[in-house]
Amino acid sequence: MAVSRAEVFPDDLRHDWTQEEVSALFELPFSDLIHQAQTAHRRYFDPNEVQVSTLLSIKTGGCPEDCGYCPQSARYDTGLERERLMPLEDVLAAAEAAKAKGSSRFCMGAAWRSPKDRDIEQVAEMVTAVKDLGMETCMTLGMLTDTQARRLKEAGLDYYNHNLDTSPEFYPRIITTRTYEDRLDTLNHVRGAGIHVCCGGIVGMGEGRADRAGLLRELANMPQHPESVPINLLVQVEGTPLHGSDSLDPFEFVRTVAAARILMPASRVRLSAGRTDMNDEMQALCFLAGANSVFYGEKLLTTDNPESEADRHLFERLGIRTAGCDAH
Ligand code: SAM
Ligand code: DTB
Ligand code: SF4
Repeated sequence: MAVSRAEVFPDDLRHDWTQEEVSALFELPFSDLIHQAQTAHRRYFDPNEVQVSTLLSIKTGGCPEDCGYCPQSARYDTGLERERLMPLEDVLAAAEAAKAKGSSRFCMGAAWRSPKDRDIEQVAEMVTAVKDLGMETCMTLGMLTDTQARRLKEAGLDYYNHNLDTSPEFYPRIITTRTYEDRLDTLNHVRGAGIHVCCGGIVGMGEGRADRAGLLRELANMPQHPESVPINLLVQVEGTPLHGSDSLDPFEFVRTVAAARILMPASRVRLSAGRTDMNDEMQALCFLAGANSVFYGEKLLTTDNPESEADRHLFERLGIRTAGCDAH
């Protein structure tokens, strides 16, 4: 029976999930799904510990790609001001501030289709400098060649974020300027260079449940699960094509988190963008469903994230401790 095969056993990470099996998880009664997710979570993690990363946009706006959700695409008028690549000192100051607030990982994002080799040299310096502060480093810069990935690894990069965003079927409705295959190629380069993979997607873009299941199936069937799996709730930005998308039932978001936890039990599942649209109760359900990582700090890349004070208060109310630097 499809559902019983979804049981997760320690050291038995599966990479052969069928669409039917993943869909069956989504169809479970809510309490059964959450119970299964909690059970999987507790086999691999301390359930009361959450890892926190802070984001910084090191190059903002003016991106040539047409990702329908993104305020940074040059194709949409979102009122965002373009900014050139940030100087090293400014990046370092932001990283120091994030560290002082208790963040263990610093994630630097650039609105590029793909970096040029001379960009790589500049961002490599940033990686080394942030790493020297004793923080874990993460970057998201668009598509990477094998050589570029190796250069970033050499500079000390711990994680690279590159999302699949949605199912292969729904993908062409969201982005036309790069393919699903392109994304898988970059992920292979990152993995091949020995950098930890941070890869997830966005829900609430008007996709169906089969697409949410399809995204998770793709992630879970990679030869190695991404160490970090961000589940973003679409941040609807005026001027982007996806602004005005039907909002997603909050329980469906929680189900997506729970299914991710069951399929990739040893990975960090990140409750990512969209938290300003969630109440504390919904976030608590996400943690119960197995989310154990968040972005911490008032800004994501260009949009708002909850106030740090509000997050600290929420963690305190839930008895959640924030994790220091670790492998995941
Ligand atoms: N330009 C690079 C790229 O796309 O590969 C890196 C930065 S890009 C902003 C990183 C990720 O942020 C995207 O892949 C997407 O999953 C997420 N993202 C962007 N805009 C978003 C939005 N409005 N809501 C939720 N997630 C979003
Ligand atoms: C990810 O999956 N979510 C983050 C991070 N990776 C780079 C980005 C969310 C961006 C939300 C829109 C913005 O702030 O521009
Ligand atoms: Fe550009 Fe990345 Fe935004 Fe797509 S998601 S438009 S590639 S910045």
